[in-house]
Amino acid sequence: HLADLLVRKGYEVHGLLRRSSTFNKQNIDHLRGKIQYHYADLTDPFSLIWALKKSNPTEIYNLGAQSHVQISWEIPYYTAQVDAIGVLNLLEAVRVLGIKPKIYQASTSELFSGRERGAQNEKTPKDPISPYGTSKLFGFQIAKNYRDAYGMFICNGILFNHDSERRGDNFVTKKIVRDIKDLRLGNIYTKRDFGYSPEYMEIAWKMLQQDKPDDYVVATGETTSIKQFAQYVADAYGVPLNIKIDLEYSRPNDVPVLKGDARKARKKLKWKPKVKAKELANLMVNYEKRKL
Ligand code: F7E
Repeated sequence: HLADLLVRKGYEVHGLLRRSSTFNKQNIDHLRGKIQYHYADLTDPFSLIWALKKSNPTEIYNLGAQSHVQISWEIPYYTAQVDAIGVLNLLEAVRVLGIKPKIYQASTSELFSGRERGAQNEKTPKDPISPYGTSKLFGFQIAKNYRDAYGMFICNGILFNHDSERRGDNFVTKKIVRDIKDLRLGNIYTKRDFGYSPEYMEIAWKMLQQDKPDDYVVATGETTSIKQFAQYVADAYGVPLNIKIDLEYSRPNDVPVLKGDARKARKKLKWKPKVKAKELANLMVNYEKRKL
């Protein structure tokens, strides 16, 4: 979605590709010829230096991560290497080259424990409860360190859950949409603040168009349980909801409630979320139906 937006705005877009034995570019296939790719990896500082040297970017968006919270319990070391040290590698690569791009660091609502009273905003104490959240906290703070100490233009976007038709298969929204007839889920009573990825990428871009760098919470302010989201999906298909609980999908620890307070982004970036959970479910179901 970010690449779509940048191409639409006339940017020259460069992207990093991780080597894997099968291609996983289905979400960007339609942009063939419009993105220049560089093989690189956040855990390989040399590759970052080369990619930066070849592209000489004016803006960098670091959305690269091991982004699955449950899986971060199974590969915590790798998660930390990518989501924590990877950010450091990128910032140092920028410094080594002496270039001055504006930088967006993808931060997350998983910085919060979800046990706070009321909605979470930029001032809410950060107390992550998973290897993913803890690694992302390092990324958040090191970005802030470099901004404060070196005067680099870096923004942390503290984005709450944002999903879309292109969501990966093992995240809960997509899983529900795909498996509605044979649904096996873990904890269906956690609550998330679900927004729409294309809208959230617009905000990420806006952050870098400001005069000064800052950190922003991006969220809808509406919280929805997983069970309720599944109900929206079942309604959109017109089928009864039947969920089997499978402990394989429950986590050692899970953030219970996320509800973002995005007043700062609303005011300073002049933004208002349009798509919330129910509409998101409808969009995802319609897409799945079209595909079938
Ligand atoms: O889980 C529960 C699960 O994996 C949402 C990432 O983009 O947003 C995302 O993290 C909830 C959790 O997303 C299943 O336990 C129940 O409470 O879709 P999810 P997430 O963990 O909230 C944040 C902002 C990020 O930064 C992350 O990168 O749903 N749940 N049953 C399940 N979750 C999954 N995946 N699969 C289940 O079967």
